Amino acid sequence: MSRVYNPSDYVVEKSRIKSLNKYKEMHAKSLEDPEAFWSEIASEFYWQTPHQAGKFVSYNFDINKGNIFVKWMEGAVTNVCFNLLDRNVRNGYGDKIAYYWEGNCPEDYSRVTYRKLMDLVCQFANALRDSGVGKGDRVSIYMPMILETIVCMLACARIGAVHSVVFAGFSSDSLAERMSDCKAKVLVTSDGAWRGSKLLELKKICDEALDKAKDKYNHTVDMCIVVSHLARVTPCGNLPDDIKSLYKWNEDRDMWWHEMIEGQSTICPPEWMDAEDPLFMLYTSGSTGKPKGVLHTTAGFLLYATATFRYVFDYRDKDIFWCTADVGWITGHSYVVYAPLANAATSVMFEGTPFYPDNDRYWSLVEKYRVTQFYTAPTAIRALTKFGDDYVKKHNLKTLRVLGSVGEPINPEAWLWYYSLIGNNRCSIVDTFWQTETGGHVLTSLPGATPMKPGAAGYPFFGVHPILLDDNGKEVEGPGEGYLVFSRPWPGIMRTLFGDHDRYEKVYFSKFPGYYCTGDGAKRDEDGFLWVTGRIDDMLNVSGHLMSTAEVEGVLTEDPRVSEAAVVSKPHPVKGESLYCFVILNDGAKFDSDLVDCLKRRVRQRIGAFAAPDVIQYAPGLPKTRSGKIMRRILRKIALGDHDIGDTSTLADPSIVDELFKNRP
Ligand code: 6R9
Repeated sequence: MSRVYNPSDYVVEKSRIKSLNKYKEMHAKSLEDPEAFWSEIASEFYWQTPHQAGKFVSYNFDINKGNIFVKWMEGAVTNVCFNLLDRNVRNGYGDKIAYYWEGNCPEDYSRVTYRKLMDLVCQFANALRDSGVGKGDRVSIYMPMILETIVCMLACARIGAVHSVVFAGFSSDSLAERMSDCKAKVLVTSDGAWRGSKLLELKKICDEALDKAKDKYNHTVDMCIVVSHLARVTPCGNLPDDIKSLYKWNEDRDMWWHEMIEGQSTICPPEWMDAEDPLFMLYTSGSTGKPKGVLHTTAGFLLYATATFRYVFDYRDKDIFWCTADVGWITGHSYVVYAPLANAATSVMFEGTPFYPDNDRYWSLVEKYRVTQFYTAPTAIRALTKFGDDYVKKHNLKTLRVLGSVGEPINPEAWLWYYSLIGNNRCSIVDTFWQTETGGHVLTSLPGATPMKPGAAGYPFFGVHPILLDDNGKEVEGPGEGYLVFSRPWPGIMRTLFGDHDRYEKVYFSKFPGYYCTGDGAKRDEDGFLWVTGRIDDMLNVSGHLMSTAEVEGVLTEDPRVSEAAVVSKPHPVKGESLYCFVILNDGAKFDSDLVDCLKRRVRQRIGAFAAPDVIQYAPGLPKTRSGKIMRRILRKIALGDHDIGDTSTLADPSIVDELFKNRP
């Protein structure tokens, strides 16, 4: 039973919702009458045509009753970009700062107001229109964390084009596959960018990807638009005298961003979009083969991003919000771009890494920009705990009020470090569970309103009704564990997979007819807290005892010598499955039999004898995707000693795999 942390007076004083009862009352109302709840949010926005009476929400989640569909505010007509920029400028926020941009090098920074952002977006939107890009066309974006990335996304939204951002850490093969799958007309990139002291040659990767799209998929992208970024920032490593020698230039295809917007008007009439017209698509990895092009639409995404941002971060007018996620992931889409702007917020956009020029970069930026809400991933938190507390203590972090976590379950050790050291034992932690597919947070704590437990995602957001199902599809009532599913939609849920509605129905709606299946397991404890236990395929069943990898990992990282752990299941002749654990150690710690014994004992003690690991292996690093997710599929192969590991192209560092094979005990 873990300790409950109640929101501090410091947070409650300022929060919108001040008690668990108030939250419960609002949550119940949001389920009873979704229209009443969501139309209040909708009323803040500009609708050229209101939705049709009686058509606020309609859906079918039951594959046996026909095609799966979700529609919110059918018949309404609006434009998201207009609502994010023009509406805010008209409401008096023109001079408010939309973004503080901080470059990879601390000497490079700038800021942009709402009015200026609107002008930049209109100019680029006009340039795109002049180039023949229009409603429904796909625009691929392969960019670093710079303001043009946001300008480009919003310009697409303004003219009704569908942006498809590909994280600029993916290989040229992955980019080629994604551009070809959505038949992108245009690709937008920059000549390059710095990450720490590493130079990313983005245009060069795009050149390769454009060739591969043509050769391998027979898809030609008409135009490649390039931001000249390297020449305007401080070099953080070696750069050739002639930046242009880094890439090829194709006169028929390539265009400079700055040349395209030259002389363009800052007035650009928006394309008026239907509520269910696509806003953007974003690829997420499928458990098998091809990436899935998750599609989000106009009205529902706007409502959901707006509401989650407001309540989950409890954002107020003078606050400074910072989400560290790259715009290449859904977290960046929703909480770097769309949601903050929809709330007329001021955000920080950071190009660099937490470790450059030193390991206190995050904390120095919290201090520099007086950040009030800070939102990052457990993997970053764990990496930063390794360097010791002094890096944190030399900075003034008193402005912080809400700390967010996203991307994977957060282990209690990291949670406590975040809570006590970063949050000074008084900030609320919001452990936000959601997916590319859900568009915004679905399970989370709410600052000031709900209590917290280290490692628990907490409670459903408004309009969300989580259900746990057992293997037979029966609902688990009260405390228990099962598949996390939803029987009804909220506005931000995806509508389809681009170009493959069949796959959408199969992947998400066929396992349990009537339910959207997240693919994650969860448990509900006696106090009603929801704990996400990880992907279903991360569940372990040892001698009939169901447990999650996250649970065991949490125990392993409690040992002060262990900085990170990953646990996978290895088939076992008697127990069915056994636990095979990889551990990364803190600087100075030694891997020896004493440590191994100690860790095994700890797991037995904390979870039970059945959970005692069979193997503990030393790991210099873990095979992670570029977004920081551990690829357990590969760890399972290493546990088996099976070298047939398949595709490793999405790994941030493929060389770690060989090292781990070598280190098998
Ligand atoms: C937003 C995002 C989705 C998967 C999801 C789950 C895991 C995300 C989590 C979490 C436990 C949290 N996940 N947040 N697990 N607690 N707070 O990360 O989207 O990249 O699509 O990943 O990430 O397994 O199913 P996405």
